[in-house]
Amino acid sequence: PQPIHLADYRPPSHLVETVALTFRLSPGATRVLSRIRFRANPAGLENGNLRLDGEGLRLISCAIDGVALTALDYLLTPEGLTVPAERLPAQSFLWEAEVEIDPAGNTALEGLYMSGGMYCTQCEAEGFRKITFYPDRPDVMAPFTVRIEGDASVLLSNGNPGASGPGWAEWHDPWPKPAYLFALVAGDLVAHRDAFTTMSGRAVDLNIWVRPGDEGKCAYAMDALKRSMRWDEEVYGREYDLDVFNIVAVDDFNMGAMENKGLNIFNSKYVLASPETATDRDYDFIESIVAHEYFHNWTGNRITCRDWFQLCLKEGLTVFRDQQFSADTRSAAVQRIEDVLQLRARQFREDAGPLAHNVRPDSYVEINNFYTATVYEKGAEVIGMLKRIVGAQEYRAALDEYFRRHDGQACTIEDWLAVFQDVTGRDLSQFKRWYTQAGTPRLTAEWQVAGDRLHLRLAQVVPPTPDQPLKEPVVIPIAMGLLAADGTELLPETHVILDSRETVLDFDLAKMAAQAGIALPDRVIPSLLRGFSAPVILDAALTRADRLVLLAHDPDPFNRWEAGRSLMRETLMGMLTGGARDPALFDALGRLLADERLDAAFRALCLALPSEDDLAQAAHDGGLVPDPTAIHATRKAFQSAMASALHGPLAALYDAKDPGPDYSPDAAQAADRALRNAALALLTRIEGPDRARAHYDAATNMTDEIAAFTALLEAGDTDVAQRFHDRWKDDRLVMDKWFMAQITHAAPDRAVATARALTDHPLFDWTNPNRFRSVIGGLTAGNPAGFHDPSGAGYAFLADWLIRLDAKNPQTAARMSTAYETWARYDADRQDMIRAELDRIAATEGLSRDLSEMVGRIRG
Ligand code: DPP
Ligand code: ZN
Repeated sequence: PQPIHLADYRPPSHLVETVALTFRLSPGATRVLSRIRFRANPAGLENGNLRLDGEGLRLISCAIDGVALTALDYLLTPEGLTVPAERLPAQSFLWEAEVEIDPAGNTALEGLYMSGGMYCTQCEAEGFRKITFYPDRPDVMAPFTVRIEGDASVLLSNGNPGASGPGWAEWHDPWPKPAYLFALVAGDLVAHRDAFTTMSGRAVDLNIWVRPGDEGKCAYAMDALKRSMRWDEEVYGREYDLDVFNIVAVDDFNMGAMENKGLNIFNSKYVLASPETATDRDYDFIESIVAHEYFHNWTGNRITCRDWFQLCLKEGLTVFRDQQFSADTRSAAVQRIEDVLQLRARQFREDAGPLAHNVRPDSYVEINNFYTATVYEKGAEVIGMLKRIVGAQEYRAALDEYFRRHDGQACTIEDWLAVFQDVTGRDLSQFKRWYTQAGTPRLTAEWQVAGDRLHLRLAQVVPPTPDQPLKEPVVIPIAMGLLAADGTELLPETHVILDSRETVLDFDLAKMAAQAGIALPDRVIPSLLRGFSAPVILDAALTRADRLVLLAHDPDPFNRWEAGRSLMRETLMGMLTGGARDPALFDALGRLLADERLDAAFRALCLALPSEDDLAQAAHDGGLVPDPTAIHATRKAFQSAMASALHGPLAALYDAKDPGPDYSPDAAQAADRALRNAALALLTRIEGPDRARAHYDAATNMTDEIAAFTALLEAGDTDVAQRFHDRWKDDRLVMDKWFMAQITHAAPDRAVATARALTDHPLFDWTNPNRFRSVIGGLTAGNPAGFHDPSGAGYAFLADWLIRLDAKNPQTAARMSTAYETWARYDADRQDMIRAELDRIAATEGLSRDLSEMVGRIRG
């Protein structure tokens, strides 16, 4: 298949005025009747042919203005149907078609499919074309009327409910929308119901639809939904616009969730929660994903994307908004650290390898392959920088103008930036490079004290990425402060912008020292990139002593954490090359742990080590070839040393931070559990399994239960897996954790065998994406030393399963292939083995467009 290029965008030849669909549901043979009123697009640059997308549809009949078409009237291909311009009425006409589709046979989980006996849909990005013939592109927007006929008790579609009776229901969505936001659900479902009154007094019915038996697990998602609705009114002035908001939980889902207008469809993992079955982390995800999908109602649905190259227009902005919401709801500092951890783990990794691409890509073969950390997370960082640069007030003014100017439209990044330019009067042409250049910029900082002056030199380099050898400098907002060697703050937080390749800033040290009431220092410690003010890799000339000062005293919590993190990374890298540990780091961590003024969640984050993948990248960046086995062993040794050095404070925290049996997922309790369970994991390393056994037996919630479970697996307990299994074998979501934990916590030389054995387990349903990810992702992401086993068994295991899954579900197979993206870091043997597996996948007959694009890009 040929790539599609942004530069080739053409407006559609026809627009849609109204859509009316009738579904006659039947698992193997659903009939879809469409009545679509088209009109010629005055701005259409196309040839005037009517081009409709359609895949896997059995065409029963079609007509224009009531006159049936014969096969001679149109051209039908596997991708769609074209009616030549000369057969079309000039201005406006009614297209009618009847097609038959096979939801039960749809294993790709795109279009209309079945999950656990219910019908559901996933149309983003290009699933609607598997439902009926349609211009399946986001710049064609129309109001939809839908009639569903089927024997399920609940029949749902977008918008407001219309008439209904036994076996049928009608829905009308007055808001023009692109086809990717269409949704239909039919099943024997029950609702958790609530209501919301909007800021202008409109009453909205809220329903979360689940399978009978799950209705007791919806309260938290409902609470998160109501808080999100209120927050979007208060912070962005955005009000909900329909009489009803429905959420449906589905077990088989390729992604996290989908923002279909008025009918969000969720992976059940991100809806269902009870204290016994969901961890604090699950609750966190539920809150932020419910918020994310709700926020799309304005940033995505009311204003959508002109074409799929503009995906970041809705995703970057909506991730930014859900991050803001979480920061307002929980601890902002902890939220920022967690967001940056994710960004580095997924986006920096992507940006450093063969899959690097712009936040707004220039081309793609399969758009599903571009729902990436770069589009989402880096896209959100770009919005955060924009807000920092223009300021909070101007940001809000620009957003108001964006909603005013573009409501009901399908827009581009140019439209978005033009709003900011018009409202703030700033020239953002250089800032736009964040959207059009791939790669993580490297920022270096060096400084010198010269008498009573401080000279700070800042420089940036954007590294080359595939197809982009030369880069221009980007606009980097840098929040910074200055500390004296005793931790005194010399300069309150300041914002500087680096928009050239290099600059030297000059500070009046004498003045700052006088204001701080200290003698002129001969050493200062810059605290740069506070709050991680830009998604760059900072290389600052800080000594270990400097970092210890920042860890102890930086008023910016992010940089405090960052200082500890970099000290840990340095120590671990030193140990890998034969160096010793530094007791000063453990002393500093001990003081921090005991500091009750600090948020427990923050302290838990300070105890966490850089991941094995981080260390492999750090080794590669330092010109070494990472050895995954050695990295794994070194990390464990470091944890044991840390546990010994901090045994006293850890044991004290373990006793002090027990929130008791009255579970609440709120931030304060979750923080205590996070710190206590981090202490448990470390203590178990040096004490043996008794504490973890007692913790397991006493656990009254899944957060504690899984913490004890994984600590026991690490300690080599051979019985706990069976106990956990026997208790939870009937709960799919908990069993996903069971599968994953055993692989993640297997010794690396046992990991592939463990994963293989689990694929033979009767509960391993590999066609369920969550279960597939638990097991195959448990190895590739959760046990890197096992995946990179020197035998190559991990690489072959992944390839076998990708080939198998690709035939059923290309989207998830393609997504999982990114496990290979770091191949260039490793030794020649591993590189050869990975390449051989990529070649084997590529040579598979009938390989999907999704997976073949990914393999080709990874292979380079
Ligand atoms: N548009 C969806 C989301 O990110 C795709 N999963 O919310
Ligand atoms: Zn989204």
